[in-house]
Amino acid sequence: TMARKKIALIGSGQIGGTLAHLVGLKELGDVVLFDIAEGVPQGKGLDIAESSPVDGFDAKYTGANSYEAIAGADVVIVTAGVPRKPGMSRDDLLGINLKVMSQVGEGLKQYAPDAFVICITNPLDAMVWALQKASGLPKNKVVGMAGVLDSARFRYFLAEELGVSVKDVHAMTLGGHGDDMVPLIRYSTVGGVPLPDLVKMGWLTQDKLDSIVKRTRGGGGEIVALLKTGSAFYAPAASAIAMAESYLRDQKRVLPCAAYLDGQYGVSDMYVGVPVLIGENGVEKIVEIAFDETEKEMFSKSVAAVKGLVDACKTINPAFA
Ligand code: A3D
Repeated sequence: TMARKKIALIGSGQIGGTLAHLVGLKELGDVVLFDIAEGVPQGKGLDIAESSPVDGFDAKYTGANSYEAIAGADVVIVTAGVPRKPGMSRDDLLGINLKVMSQVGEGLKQYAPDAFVICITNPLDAMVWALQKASGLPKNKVVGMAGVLDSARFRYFLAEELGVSVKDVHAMTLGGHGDDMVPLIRYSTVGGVPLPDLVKMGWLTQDKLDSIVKRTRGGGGEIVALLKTGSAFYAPAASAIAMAESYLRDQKRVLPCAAYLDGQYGVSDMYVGVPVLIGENGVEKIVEIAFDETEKEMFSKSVAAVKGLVDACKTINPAFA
């Protein structure tokens, strides 16, 4: 149809506001900002709409405090909940944000059952799992954003270190979105050359590479420590927009996302970061790469951490068991 797409943002905080702005700048569709805070989604929507004549984009902005407003959304991006403060781990957010996912899930079930849903709320892998359960939406239409961001951080640090364009650096970070995330050296490249080869060629030392991997793992915490009042929002928003755009424009991009696994990678009934293909049907393919022994070990450790969080969800709220 010729109608504009409708993008609903559940949570209109730091990431939600940035998402709303990017949707306009990229002309992906009309935006509904939802939040429990009264006035905030309306105010951010109006402010961004007032920038549209300057930047020259056409998009309608609506702010809302009730779920009816998201009816018929094509894409829903969920950031509702609380972010970390310095000293907190993502896992400390589980109790509060699990309740939020139950509410959001109900709203999705009732008003946006056909949407492609991208969850950003932390702890990511457990929250996207809870959101899928609470909403009952198809598993290929509910995904979590983490891998695109973690890989973008890895790419940025590599590009900066080597003095090359970020465009020519590709990287893959899989597993759960926690301190045990798995940056895959063998599958990360600069101008098509895998990182282990760059080390052999002497362009990058193993020590430097190790410290970049470490910085990538702690990338979220580095921003939290600097901001003090919340967590990263520009790069997380950009990452979710790349996923939404692949769905809306049927780009068939292959991106690392938290996807529902049903036996792939030896994992069942859990969301974990793996490479997936996103197109008009949502997650159209899960790419199963062959790990070597070290990678397998790192991935299992990360999956075990996610499993601990999923089990905690089931204990806190038996409705999820
Ligand atoms: P923030 O600016 O606090 O925005 C969250 C918004 O959610 C606020 O406006 C709240 O009013 C709203 N909210 C709270 N409860 C509800 C509810 N029940 N229904 C609807 N809205 C509600 O946070 P933020 O935008 O910086 O971060 C949002 C989430 O993303 C947090 O959980 C972060 O930890 C998470 N996050 C994840 C990543 C990943 O890579 C996965 C990166 C950065 C942040």
